Amino acid sequence: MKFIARVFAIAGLIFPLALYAAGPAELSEGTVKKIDQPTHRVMLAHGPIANIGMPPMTMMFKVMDPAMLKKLKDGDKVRFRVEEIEGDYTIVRIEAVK
Ligand SMILES: [Cu+2]
Repeated sequence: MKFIARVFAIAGLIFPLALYAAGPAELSEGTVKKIDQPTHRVMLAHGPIANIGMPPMTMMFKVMDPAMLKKLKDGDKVRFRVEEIEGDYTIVRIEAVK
């Protein structure tokens, strides 16, 4: 009984750490081609996006929060995270790279 409790205690510690390590590291790279404020979309020329298994291409993405677009301009190199939300590839995080 004590052993089982210990196994759960250790798993409870390691699992969140593993999630944390996988999360922030998985950003993809791209370049802003066009910003469409009214539809809350941005066109990116992007490299491979490992977490959704997408090869490099140029395409439009929806952003989760329209305010994200205000910090970007055409030509910016960016790092971003895409998730599939209700069937749409949605940018949940994006930042310009200096
Ligand atoms: Cu794509």
